[in-house]
Amino acid sequence: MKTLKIAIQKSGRLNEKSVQLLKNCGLSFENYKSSLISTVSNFPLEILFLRDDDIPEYVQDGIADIGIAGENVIAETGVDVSFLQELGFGKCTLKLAVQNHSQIQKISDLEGKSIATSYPVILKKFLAENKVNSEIRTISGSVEISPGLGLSDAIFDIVSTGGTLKSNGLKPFADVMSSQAVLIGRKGIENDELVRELIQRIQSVLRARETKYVVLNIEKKNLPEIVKLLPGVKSPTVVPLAQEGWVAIHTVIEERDFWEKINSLKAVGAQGIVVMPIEKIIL
Ligand code: PRT
Ligand code: ZN
Repeated sequence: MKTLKIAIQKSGRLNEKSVQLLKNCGLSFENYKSSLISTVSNFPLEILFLRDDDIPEYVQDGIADIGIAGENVIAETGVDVSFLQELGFGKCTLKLAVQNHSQIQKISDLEGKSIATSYPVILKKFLAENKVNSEIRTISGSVEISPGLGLSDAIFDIVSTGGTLKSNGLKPFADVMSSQAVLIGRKGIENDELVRELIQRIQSVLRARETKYVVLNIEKKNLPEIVKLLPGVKSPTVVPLAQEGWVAIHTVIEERDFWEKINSLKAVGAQGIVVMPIEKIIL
C-alpha cells in the first residue's frame, strides 16, 4: 500500500500545534525530537520533520506529498502548490514598521528609503504594487534591531502581539499580509484518497475546536423557549429527568457566541449547566 509523506516543522512556533493536530486526527506516532522521520502506526503516513523554510519547496518537488507551513513562508518561496486547508494557528501579520520618532508615516514616504527584512520577495512585490522604490536589505534574523543600529530606515517583519516592535522602539504603520498555518500539497494531490481522508479528519478536529458540548436542566414548560435559542445543526437532544416536569438538554454551542448564549439560556430558566470540550465533529 502507498505511504503518504507529510512535512511539518521540526521545532519552532508551528511544531507543537502541527503535532497536536495530527494526534487529534487519531494518528499514532512517536514524536522523537532527534529523528527526521516518524512513521504513523495506524495510517499509511510518514512524518518528515523539517525547517519551516524548506517545507514549501519539498512539497512542490514531491519529496513530501503534503506539508504544514505558514502562508508567509509559502508566499516568500513562490512555490506552485495546492492550498488544501487553513489550520487556524500560527496567525500573524507581516507589517512595515519604523522607529517611534520617524518621519515615515505612509507607504509613499518609503521612496528612496531602506527597509530591512527576511521576506524580500513579498516586500518587493508589495512595493512594486504601490509604485514605491526602496532599497531592500535582506537579513536573516533580528530584523527589529536594524533601525536602532542605523542599518535601515524601516523594517518589514512578522508581528503577532506587537511586543517585539514595542520593546525595540518601533511602531507599525502598514499591514501587508496576514498569515496562518495551512496544509499544502503537491499539485494534483488533492484528488488522492488518503489526502482526502486526512483533510476530512483535520476538518472534523477544526470544527470541534470552535464548539462546546453543553448539557443543562430545564423545566419542561420552558422547552419551547430554549429550543428557539438553540437552532444548532439539528434540534437539541431532550432527555427526561427523574424529577417530574424536568428535562436535560444536550446541545452544541459555537465558541464565538458562547457567553451570550449561556446568559440567555440562564434567563429562560436553564440550571446545572455543564460545558465540555468536543474532540471531533464528523458530518
Ligand atoms: O527553525 P525554523 O526555520 O523551522 O523556524 P523559524 O525560526 O524560521 O520560524 P518560527 O518557528 O519562529 O516561526 C514559524 C512560523 O510561525 C512563521 O513562519 C510564521 O508563519 C508563524 N508565526 C506566528 C511567527 C510569529 N507568529 C511570530 N511572532 N513567526 C515569527 N514570529 C516572530 C516575529 O518575527 C517577532 O520577531 O516572533 C517575534 C515576536 O512577535 P511579537 O509580535 O509577538 O512580539
Ligand atoms: Zn525558518
